[in-house]
Amino acid sequence: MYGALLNYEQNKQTITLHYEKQEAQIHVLTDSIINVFVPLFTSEHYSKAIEGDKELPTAFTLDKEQDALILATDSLVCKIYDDFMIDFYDKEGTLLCADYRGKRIPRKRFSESLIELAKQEGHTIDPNGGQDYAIQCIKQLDNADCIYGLGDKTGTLNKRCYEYENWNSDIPDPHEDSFKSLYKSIPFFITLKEKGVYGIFYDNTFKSYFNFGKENNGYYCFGSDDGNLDYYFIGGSSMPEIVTSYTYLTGRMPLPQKWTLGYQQSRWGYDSEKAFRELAAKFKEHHIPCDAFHFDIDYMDHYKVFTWNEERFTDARALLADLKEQGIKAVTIIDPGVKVEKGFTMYDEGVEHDYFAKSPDGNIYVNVVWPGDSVYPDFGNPEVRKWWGGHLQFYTDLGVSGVWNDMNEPASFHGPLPGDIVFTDEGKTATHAQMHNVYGHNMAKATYEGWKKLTNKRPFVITRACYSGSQKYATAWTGDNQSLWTHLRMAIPQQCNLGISGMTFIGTDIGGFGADTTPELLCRWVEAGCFSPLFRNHCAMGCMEQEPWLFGEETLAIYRKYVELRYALLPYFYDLCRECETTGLPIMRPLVLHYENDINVRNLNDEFMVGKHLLVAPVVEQGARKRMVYLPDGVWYDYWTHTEYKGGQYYIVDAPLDVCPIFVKEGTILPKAPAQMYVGEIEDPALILEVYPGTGSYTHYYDNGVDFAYQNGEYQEYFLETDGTKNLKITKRHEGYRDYPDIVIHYI
Ligand code: MIG
Repeated sequence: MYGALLNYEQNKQTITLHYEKQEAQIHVLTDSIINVFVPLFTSEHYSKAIEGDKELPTAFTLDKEQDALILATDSLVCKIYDDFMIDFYDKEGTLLCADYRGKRIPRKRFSESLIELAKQEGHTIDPNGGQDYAIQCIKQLDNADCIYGLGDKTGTLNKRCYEYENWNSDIPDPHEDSFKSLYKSIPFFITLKEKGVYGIFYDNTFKSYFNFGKENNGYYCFGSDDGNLDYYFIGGSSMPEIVTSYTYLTGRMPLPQKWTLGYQQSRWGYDSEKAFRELAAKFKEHHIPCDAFHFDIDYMDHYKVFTWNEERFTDARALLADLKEQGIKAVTIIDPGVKVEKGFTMYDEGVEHDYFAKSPDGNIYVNVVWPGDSVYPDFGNPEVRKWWGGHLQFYTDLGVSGVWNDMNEPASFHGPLPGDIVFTDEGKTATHAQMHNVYGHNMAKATYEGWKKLTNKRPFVITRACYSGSQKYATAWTGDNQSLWTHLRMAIPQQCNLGISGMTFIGTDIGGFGADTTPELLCRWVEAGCFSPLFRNHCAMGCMEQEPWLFGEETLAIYRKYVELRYALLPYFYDLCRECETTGLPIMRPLVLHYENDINVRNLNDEFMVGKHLLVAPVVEQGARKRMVYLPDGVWYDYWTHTEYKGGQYYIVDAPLDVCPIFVKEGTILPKAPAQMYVGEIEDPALILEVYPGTGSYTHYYDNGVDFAYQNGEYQEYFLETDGTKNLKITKRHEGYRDYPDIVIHYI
């Protein structure tokens, strides 16, 4: 396709390569990030994920050797050959990633004679897979290579030997390992080698494919139906460095409001003022902390967005104010689909200003979602984002505190939107095929920006559909799971992979959305789910109600215990948010992120870390009252009993129904909060520091938890050090907010 490299020219940090049949570019962004670009769709480089210029002045050398052009930064060496074959090495000269030189050779599914037979009988069977994609890149795989990331996918933590697709999909069936795509498309993955690690961000919004050595153990490939070949090779000395570089490119979760880390209750079917008032009373009665109620589509008038049903909610403003009195904030669902109805403001305005997606014939495109016949705001158009964002005032005026964007894949009930539906990509005309995977991203951006402008607080936006970079605008949940043990199990690798793919603020529907939960499943789900950054119980209309008090005293007590644990750990979660904003490292982490050289954690699907200090090994098997736990290197302490464990081995630990095994790393200084029924119940709470044996240090961050004042320095930062002698040293590193009224230290 490319032919021989004829010549090249260098313009600052961009090298344009003239091949016989095609032009290509290599762009040095930083020491460890190199972009590979072939202008097959647009001549200019463009991205929905990367905002702003990420190029840093970087010194590199460029030398022509016999058969290769050799580009070397301080940390990467990139050898470029004929046919645009590229190999990447680290600075020690170890090969990290080589282009695969052959054709795709899929593992066989059918023998030649069977294929022949099928042909004779008039069937066409796809004999062995392995068809080339229109846009494609194939890289060699070594036997030990493991692959992580790719955002929101079903299945195992390590994606080696599996294949996936990126096409944001709302599929109502129970999510299974065989699903190739879910609601989000995040084309980023990390390859961990026996020695060395690298990441690839394949920035293409069209329907994309990833085959990670499933069709052939010797290579993996990624590609798309259209677009440019445009990927970023990310080098680094460890997995965290790769994540930091990837989030340097695509952005990081901004610090959220603190209450958004509290417990949240939802159900599709809370359909009246009465339902919400009763719900609040129940939380009080059962003494379960709670920070937010979610208002699903039932609050609207005929599912029309930006409306509120006045029959079932006689006074929404008063309801929301009363709830807020009790510490409970309201989060409302807002779907993209706008009901076709003359006289409905959103519809009329959108038609008037040409804000909806159109068929190629120029008519507004109509499909069906909850309101019936509906049209799709064209969020790729900045004017549409502004319009939509401005209308959010309807909600802020009523006292709503957060927005939950659903159905933004975009979903449709009357068949999928055709690929040629006309959308906008900023100033340019674009197709649905190009914009589908960024529809939710653009909607979240509209919501975030609009909300920020209206409130001047850190917006709380939840989205179901995402693309790379959506973490800058939104929190996400994993969509419609079901009350199944397999889904509780899957939630761990799913969230860990989302986390290392930049989406830190994520959660699953606790208890399961579809199907009916059981007391035991709900207990085990809250035990694991209280460590998800987004901590929400949500359940579908028509499924058995799953508020925690409906399953008897034992379940209620266990549920309360873990919601309380979450509230105790809020300062730790908040610190992790701060860390994420500065480094991109997620809150929930696979063990492999910190122990990448430990072969025992490379395929560990049922444990995770929360930050660097906590290791959580939830029970995800029905009936299990003990479980096997692998503890990596170091000394660990059982959170509940303080029993000491030496790492680097497996243990069988007790896990009665009320116990989620949690381990704390030696030298940990764990910041905790006094019990509260909601964030802010205690106006000026003390800080509790739990100091574990061993030496260690910790940075603790504290601010008002609400607005952007911290960006002007209004925060405190404490540096804490322990040397194991029960003499915790506290140094103030930054002073711009206020001190705690009290710091209570517990030595373990
Ligand atoms: O077609 O708004 O994932 O959380 O409760 C279903 C109703 C639409 C799907 C969301 C779910 C929500 C539900 N929605």
